[in-house]
Amino acid sequence: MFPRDFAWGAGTAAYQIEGGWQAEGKGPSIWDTFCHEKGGVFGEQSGDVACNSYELWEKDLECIRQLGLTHYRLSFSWSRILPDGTTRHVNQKGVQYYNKVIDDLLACDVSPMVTLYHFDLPQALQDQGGWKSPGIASLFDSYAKFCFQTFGDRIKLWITINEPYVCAKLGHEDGIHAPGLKEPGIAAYLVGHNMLRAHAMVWHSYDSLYRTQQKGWVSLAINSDWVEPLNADCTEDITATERYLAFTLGWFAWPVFVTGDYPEIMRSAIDAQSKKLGYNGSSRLPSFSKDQPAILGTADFFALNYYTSRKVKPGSGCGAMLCMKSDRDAGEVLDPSWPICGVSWLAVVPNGLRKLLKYIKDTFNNPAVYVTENGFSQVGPLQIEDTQRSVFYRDTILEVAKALQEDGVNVRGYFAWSLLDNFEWADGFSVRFGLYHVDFEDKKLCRTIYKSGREYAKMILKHKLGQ
Ligand code: PNW
Repeated sequence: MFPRDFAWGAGTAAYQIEGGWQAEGKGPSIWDTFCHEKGGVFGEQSGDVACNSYELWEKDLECIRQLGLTHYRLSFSWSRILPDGTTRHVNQKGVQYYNKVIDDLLACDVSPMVTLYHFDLPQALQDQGGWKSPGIASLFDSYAKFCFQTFGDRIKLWITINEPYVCAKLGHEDGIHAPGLKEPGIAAYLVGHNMLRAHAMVWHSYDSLYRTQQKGWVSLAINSDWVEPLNADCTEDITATERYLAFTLGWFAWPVFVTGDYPEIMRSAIDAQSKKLGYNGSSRLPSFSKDQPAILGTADFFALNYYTSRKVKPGSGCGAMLCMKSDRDAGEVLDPSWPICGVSWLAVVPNGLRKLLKYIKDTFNNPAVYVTENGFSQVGPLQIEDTQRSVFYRDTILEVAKALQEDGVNVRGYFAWSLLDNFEWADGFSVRFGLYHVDFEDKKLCRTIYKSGREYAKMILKHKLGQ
């Protein structure tokens, strides 16, 4: 059902699993700060220790081998490599750690996919304005070039930034992720803009300096739900769905894959809302300057994080205040026929992935696609025999097969989120996404395979045997 070279993976992110927040020269990141300031995270928990993968990497490797993965997606902690975020000082212990991880993976015939930025900005750079500051782009570029130089001989798949949408909105509009800023209607657009500039700069650096030798691919991971109008015959619902898509998937995919600029629907909605509320600065959505490296064409593949689907109707805004919600004017509804798994936002809709993949093929000129995240969460009483999640993976992978075979989508790989139960951001350890259970109550942080892990391993094996 799948091509022989299809990538079967699982993913993690540095802050969610590594722990060792101060170990051997690591500098603090905005998530260290955010967790240590009380009030932001479930149960005042933090990733100080998490799965302690910094010390227990070999245990993770055993899990990866037991699953039979062909690929493993991990992220680098920027401030573990460059404690103050700049190349003025390199933490060799951090470099050694990632070298060992990469070399161990390759020795087991597993290809690493590396994310350079998965939510954990060095605190030192936040202190200088973080992603709101235009200067962040060249700092990110220096960090990325250091990584290409140091690790790039062994990495074929790079992700620059994971989910710019989530960083921008949850971190700077809603304030529920680090750095915890609540500057609605303004900061998220600026942050998204600088993330796109930073991403593009890094892609151009790779393209001009490293690609010929290293022969890898670079992209950014874009999260998107599948969305449909609540009522397919209702014009208001249809236009609301178009606005919703423009403000989520389109915000980052349109500039990179289609025009080099934001979707027109997004800019006109923001400017109309500014006018309505008497905001008379320049557009809250920045413009790309002609002197900057081009944004269009800066992805060698489409990296998609898909979790769920939504029905959409016109939204409820936030009154006379500026906010993204009012700009977007599109509200989400959950279809009551969709089961909810764990967290409230996650309705189980495997078929939405197939539809989204087809949409990506048609809208973004048939790119190679990796599903870089997809998963199912557990909350409450622990179930090692997690039958529901096993069924979810089976159904979802079937939908990916249909997208490949029946819709002709150029899907190259699938990464389950996540290898391990881990620190689920604002939800702390209360939400479990792992293929392996981690016993956070016990010092040894023992990893135990879930039924869904065993089933995923079987699917991978079957595929490898060509059945
Ligand atoms: C992704 N939301 O983030 C991340 O890339 C992962 O690190 C994370 O563990 C995974 O999804 C599961 O949540 C998200 O609140 C974080 O809508 C929050 C949301 C969505 C995605």
